[in-house]
Amino acid sequence: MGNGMSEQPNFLSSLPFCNSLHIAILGLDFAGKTTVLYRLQFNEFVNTVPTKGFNAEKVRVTVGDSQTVTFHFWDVGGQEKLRPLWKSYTRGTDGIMFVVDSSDAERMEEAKTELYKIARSSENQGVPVLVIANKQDLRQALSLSQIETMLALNELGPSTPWHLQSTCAIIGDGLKEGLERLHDMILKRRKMLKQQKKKK
Ligand code: G3D
Ligand code: MG
Repeated sequence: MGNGMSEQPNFLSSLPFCNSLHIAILGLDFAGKTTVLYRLQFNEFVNTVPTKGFNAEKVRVTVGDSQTVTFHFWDVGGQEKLRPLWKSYTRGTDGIMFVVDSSDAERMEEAKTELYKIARSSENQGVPVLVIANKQDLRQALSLSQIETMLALNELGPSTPWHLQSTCAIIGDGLKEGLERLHDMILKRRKMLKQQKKKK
C-alpha cells in the first residue's frame, strides 16, 4: 500500500483546525485495523492481508478555508508476537484507536488485557483512546454496552479519556463520528496541558 500523502476532500475536511496529529491504530489481529486505515485513507474498501509489521499513512486534510491538517496513522500488526512493538508506535502519540472485533466474544478478554497494558503504560498517561467496536454489521456482534462491560472501560478513567464507537469499517459506518470524537479529546488534552504549563 502506498505511503504517500493524499488529499481527502470528504468528511475529514469538516474537522476543526488542529495542525498535525499522530494516531496509533492498535488491537488484536483480525479486528479490522488495516480496513479502518484504508477506509480513512482512500474512503473505499481495500482488501487486506495480515499486517506483518506496520502500515503508515499520512492523510492531508484541508479544513475551514485552506488550513491544512496532517493525520499520521500508524497501523501496527496485532499478532501476539508483534504486540511488544506497540510501545514504540505509541511513544509521543496524540491518540490511540483501539479496534475490537465485536463478533469475537471469545477474545474480548485478551483485547481488554492488551488495551489496559497500552493505556496504563507510563508513556501513555492521559492519551485519549477511541475504542472502535468494529464489525457491527455481523449478526453475532455484541452490543456496545456488552463491549463496554467486557472491556471494563469505566475502569480506564478518569486518567484516560475514552470513547466507544460502533463501526462497520467495510462500508465506513461510524468512522467519521469516531474520528471527530478522538479529535475533540485530543484538543481538550492539548488545552489542558498548555494551561498546566502556564501555571508552572
Ligand atoms: P487487522 O488489520 O486488524 O488484522 P483486517 O484486520 O483489516 O486485515 O481485517 C480482518 C478481516 O476482517 C478482513 O476479512 C476484513 O475484510 C474484515 N473486516 C474488517 N472490518 C470489517 C467490518 O466492519 N465488518 C466485517 N464483516 N468484516 C470486516 P478477510 O476475509 O479479508 O480476512
Ligand atoms: Mg492489519
